[in-house]
Amino acid sequence: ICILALGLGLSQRQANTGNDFKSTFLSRCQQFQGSNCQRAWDAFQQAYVNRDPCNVPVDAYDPFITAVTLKPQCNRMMFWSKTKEVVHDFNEKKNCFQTLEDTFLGSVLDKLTWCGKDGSFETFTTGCPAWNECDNPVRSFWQRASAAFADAACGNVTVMLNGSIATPFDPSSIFASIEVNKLKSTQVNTLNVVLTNCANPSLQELKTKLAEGINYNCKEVPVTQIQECGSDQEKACGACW
Ligand code: AVW
Repeated sequence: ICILALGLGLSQRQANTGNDFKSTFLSRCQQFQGSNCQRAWDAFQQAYVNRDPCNVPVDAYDPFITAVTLKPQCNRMMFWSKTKEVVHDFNEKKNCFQTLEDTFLGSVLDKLTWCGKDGSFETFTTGCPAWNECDNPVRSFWQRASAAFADAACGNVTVMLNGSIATPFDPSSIFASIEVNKLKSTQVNTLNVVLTNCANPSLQELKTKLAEGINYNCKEVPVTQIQECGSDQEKACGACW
């Protein structure tokens, strides 16, 4: 009886966390666009429910990506790699750039974990594979969403890289392995790199990966300058660096 009760308790808890996840998804969705959120949820969860959580390919999210609209803000789009905190700190204080996390796609799923299970249509938020473990639903989603964001990129785009690590343009990062390759010369004019050291050798690799016709530019900006400018309400976006 004890084991049965424990089993029931656990499945109840998991069902509840799944419901919390769905409520979070729907309320974030409604805040953002206010319509078709049930349709968006259906398209989203079909990617991973009733599936081995280690076998969710990137294209499982295609129907979800098609169901939602990504509204790119040309000349304001910002990519980042190993700089999430600095970028989002800056962005929260000063509304200068649009990151993936500021779009519908990114904001609905930001900071969440989810997965499914073979033989169940529930969403689980615990016991899910880690980021690097296998083809898991969370990493596949961010790979797919990042591809969509970069596909839509237009005008002059910016990327903030981390100058305090040896390889700021890290080949295994989403920025290097997915986003850079998706930038189109028919839509993107210039890629502006913001980094403390533009002489870093890994940037050579970035330049070779950029499609012909997209201009490359790098600006050396100390992190303290980014932080100070973020806090300075008087300074316009274009005056930070
Ligand atoms: P990142 P990316 N374990 O800073 O260029 C757990 O390397 O890849 O930047 N979580 C991880 C791991 C890991 N080993 N690796 C990455 N993550 C998660 C979307 C973690 O949440 C935007 F458009 C970390 O903060 C950017 O331009 C995040 O992935 C671009 O993709 C980013 O890792 C940033 O991807």
